[in-house]
Amino acid sequence: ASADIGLVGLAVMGSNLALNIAEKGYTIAVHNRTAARIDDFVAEAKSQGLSERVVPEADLAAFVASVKRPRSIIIMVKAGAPVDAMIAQLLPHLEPGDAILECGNSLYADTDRRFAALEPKAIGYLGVGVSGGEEGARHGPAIMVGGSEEQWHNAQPILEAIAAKFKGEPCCAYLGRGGAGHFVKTIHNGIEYGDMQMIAEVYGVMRDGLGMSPAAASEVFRKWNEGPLNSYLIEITGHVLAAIDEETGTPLVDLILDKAGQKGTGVWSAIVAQQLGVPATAIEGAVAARSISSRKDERLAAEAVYGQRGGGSVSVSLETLEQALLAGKIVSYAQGFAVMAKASEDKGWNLPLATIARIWRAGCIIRSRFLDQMSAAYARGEATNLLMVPDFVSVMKASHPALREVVAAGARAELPLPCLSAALSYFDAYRQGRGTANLIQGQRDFFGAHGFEIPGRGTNLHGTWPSTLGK
Ligand code: NBP
Repeated sequence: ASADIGLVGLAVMGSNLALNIAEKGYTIAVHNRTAARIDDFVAEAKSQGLSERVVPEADLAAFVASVKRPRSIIIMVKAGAPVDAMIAQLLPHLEPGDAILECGNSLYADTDRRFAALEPKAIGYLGVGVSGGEEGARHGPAIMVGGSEEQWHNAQPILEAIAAKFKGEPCCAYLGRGGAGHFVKTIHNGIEYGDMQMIAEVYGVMRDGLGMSPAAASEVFRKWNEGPLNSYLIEITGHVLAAIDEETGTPLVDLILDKAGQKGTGVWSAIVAQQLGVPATAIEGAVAARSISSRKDERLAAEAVYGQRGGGSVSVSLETLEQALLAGKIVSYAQGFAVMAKASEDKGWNLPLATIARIWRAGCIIRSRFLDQMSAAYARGEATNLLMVPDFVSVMKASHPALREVVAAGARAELPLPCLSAALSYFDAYRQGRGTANLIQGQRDFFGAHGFEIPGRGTNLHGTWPSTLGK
């Protein structure tokens, strides 16, 4: 055996991850179900001067045997049934102490199940969330590891070497047992949906409410990227808005059909938040916005019925828009981290929130300056909900009036702001000491005798409800 690590699944992500590993000086054994992909990979590795550190094996048994013990074998195949199929094929060749590192976008419950199945066999199972797309996989992704802690230590030097670095620190960490790594990756993607949708809503205000051209909007995003909103998504938004279609000479963004795709992780985040009883309205709003975007024909039909937007222009300043986006983002991250805190408690994962914010500072899609501040705030152990962390309390106090102004202006101008308005409503509900659920409890007792509490008098009390009103 000569390879430091093995990798199965040489499609886009697997190939790039394998090249990254070889480039960092490790010898990697590679295998793929369809052998032609192995040849293509070897040719690519050769063109990049990395083929000396690649051990190609078309035979699965020979592939496993070529990896030094205790083995770390990465699986990078399509999520779902192919992962189970691959595990079943690998198992007969593995020995106690070896580990499978599954690095695709798996549902964390599947990872929990696979981890539980392999643990009694003394085969380690690591569910690893990898963020950063193709480019990240090749040059440094953010890596969220969950599963067998002992085997994590075997793979740790390699994973840390290939991960993105933020001021020299690797964006890679062990986060907890079972599906913890894939859970955190799922919430990462949910937060990403929220960030993208809020940016799109602000773009809508610029385009439809302020009458700005893509070029002018691009310039604003470029400036914002130098301030508190500094992040990868703000940066690429500036680039997307600046692109010109070669064929027509018009802004490319104006030609792209307004239907957004989705692959599932946003939906998983929203579902798990609901299951845990933690409000994640910004993520839910973003997922719903993608769904409504996909119903283009229905929207056109509804526009014909109700007429085009009649609200006219909006009069908010660009500074107000910037502050509104910052406030919305704080709420969205507060919600995402609250979901992780609750899951951690329920599953006994002990998720390190400061570390999660730390490893998201580079490599991943939501990387930002903001996450650096967040990880510092969580490291000081101040609170679990970001809205109660002193540094963010002051930012929120200063910026929520702007969010309010933008949402109100959007409503008057008939501009949809599903994510920003959900964030504002959550904030207003979160900081309201006396809500309106007393009425809900009255209604529930009226029709279902569900009982209510009167502080100082008791719980599970019932009302004598009048069945008719007045005269
Ligand atoms: P794909 O998700 O397109 O999967 C293709 C790979 O799966 C090929 O190697 C294919 O082998 C293999 N495979 C399939 Br399909 N069924 C198999 C089976 N039954 N047994 C063995 N191998 C099987 O590849 P990808 O786009 O590189 O993504 C890999 C994972 O990474 C996915 O979970 C994805 O969600 C995740 N991810 C992707 C990105 C991205 O930007 N693309 C970013 C982050 C995470 P074959 O060559 O024989 O068909």
